[in-house]
Amino acid sequence: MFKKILIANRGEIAVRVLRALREMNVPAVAVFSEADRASLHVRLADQAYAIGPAASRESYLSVDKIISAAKKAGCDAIHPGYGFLAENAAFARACKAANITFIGPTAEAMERLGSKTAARQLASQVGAPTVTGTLDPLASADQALAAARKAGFPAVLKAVAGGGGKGMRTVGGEGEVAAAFRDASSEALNAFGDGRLFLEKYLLRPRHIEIQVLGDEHGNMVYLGERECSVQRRHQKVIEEAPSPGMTLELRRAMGEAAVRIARAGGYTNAGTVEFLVDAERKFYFLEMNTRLQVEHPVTEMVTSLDLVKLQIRIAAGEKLPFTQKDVVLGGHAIECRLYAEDPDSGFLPSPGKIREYRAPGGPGIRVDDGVYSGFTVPNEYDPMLGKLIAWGSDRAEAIARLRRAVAETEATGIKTNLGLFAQILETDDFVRGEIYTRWLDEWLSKNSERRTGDLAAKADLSLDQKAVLIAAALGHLSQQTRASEMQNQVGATDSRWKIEGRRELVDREPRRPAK
Ligand code: MV4
Repeated sequence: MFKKILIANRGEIAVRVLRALREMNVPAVAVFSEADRASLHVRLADQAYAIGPAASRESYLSVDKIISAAKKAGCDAIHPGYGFLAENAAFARACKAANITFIGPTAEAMERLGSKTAARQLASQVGAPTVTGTLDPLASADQALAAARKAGFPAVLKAVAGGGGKGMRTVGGEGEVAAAFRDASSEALNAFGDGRLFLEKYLLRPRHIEIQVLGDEHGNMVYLGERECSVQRRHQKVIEEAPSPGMTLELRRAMGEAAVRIARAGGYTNAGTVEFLVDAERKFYFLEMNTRLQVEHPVTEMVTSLDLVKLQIRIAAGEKLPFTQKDVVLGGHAIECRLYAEDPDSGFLPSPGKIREYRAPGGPGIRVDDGVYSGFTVPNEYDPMLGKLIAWGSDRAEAIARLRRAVAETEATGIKTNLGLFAQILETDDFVRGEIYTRWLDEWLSKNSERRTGDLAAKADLSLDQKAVLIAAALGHLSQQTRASEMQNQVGATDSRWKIEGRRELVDREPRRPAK
């Protein structure tokens, strides 16, 4: 087993990994940017190293600073969490070159399965169903038109290097292809530095269902059931659950075995997720693979009673999987809400700033993976996720009842959050019946937001200058809000001297607990 592990991340996932290390009695080293000096993961770690200013590229994305902190602390492994460098092959290679174990797949497997087209080719080779379309990048708009005619409309153009919907354009007919190709390609170039596109037939109202796979370094690999991730807002998952309400035993087995075939063919080891789209006829199609631990891993942990982070660490230390596929049993139902500091009344803009009062829920079946506390200032440099509320029940109805209660119990004042959105979704018939698909929330929000904000400009036939006045007023309000939250940030950022001194004793201090 490793003698000391550095967590190259922040927020709730850093706290999550720390908890696994505490239970395994492995000393844990945190890294933090100046904006995170007072963060929970810094408080809970045995040692903590400042690695730079708030900007991610000068802190959590800095390969050199993280590797040198690991060496300085005497760490022999690094857990990357998710986001930041978790799927960065260069970082995995830098760890190896520094003789530090990267807790995750090899750089080669990460590259092979992280590229959309390479993964699609691999899936196709192992007989996993992929959506009709092109397996190779498109050379021109003309080639895209020919491919769309062959696949059939509606079709969708996607970025080879993409993900999360960036550089994605649906095309309803031939006349839209050229413009969509141009726009998608330039968006992909800006977002990923690679403008290449491929095309697929567009599935209407599919579910987004993903399979958790876990492979050791001795050729053993299992799937740990599925997660339903269709409740998304603009390609950002909002609510995830396990098992999927649309699943059958044979579909689960078919998807799980396909996921394992794809991961194994790519030489994958450690925890990974294979994403699929499932249509109304319960046919499934490979979408992409995520070569990291996912935000939503807790719902899988709750229904399998496994600790995926501990298993990741054990696998990276060379241990064999302590179970086989027949030992994997799913029990009950788990649903997760991602709690964000964002303002639903201003288009879900981030709402960073000082949390005056934070009170997490509890009681039967409730798990809270969070990274904040009362008085903590949510920085505006990072993803505004505060944490996740997860409810487990013996069935989906009990999980929903418990999650409703947990959402109602949760308190976070001083910032805006999306708690109200969960309260509404969890009461919605479609959701309660499990009849959801990838665009469901986007459509529901546009219907409800019109109802909620009245959406005057759209409804009333205002004259042009009346609309101009409305827009000016809205912009004025928005900039005033931005100024206010910046002010809040300024105020929140100046901790009292004793707190700064208090932080200082945390930095580079000797391990809190006697070494073994
Ligand atoms: C699709 C699709 C339907 N048909 N591909 C979204 C981003 C990336 N994860 C792939 N995604 C999708 N690819 C085909 N051929 C539906 C999605 C999709 C989605 C699309 C629009 C709005 C929200 C979505 C949420 C999840 C998946």
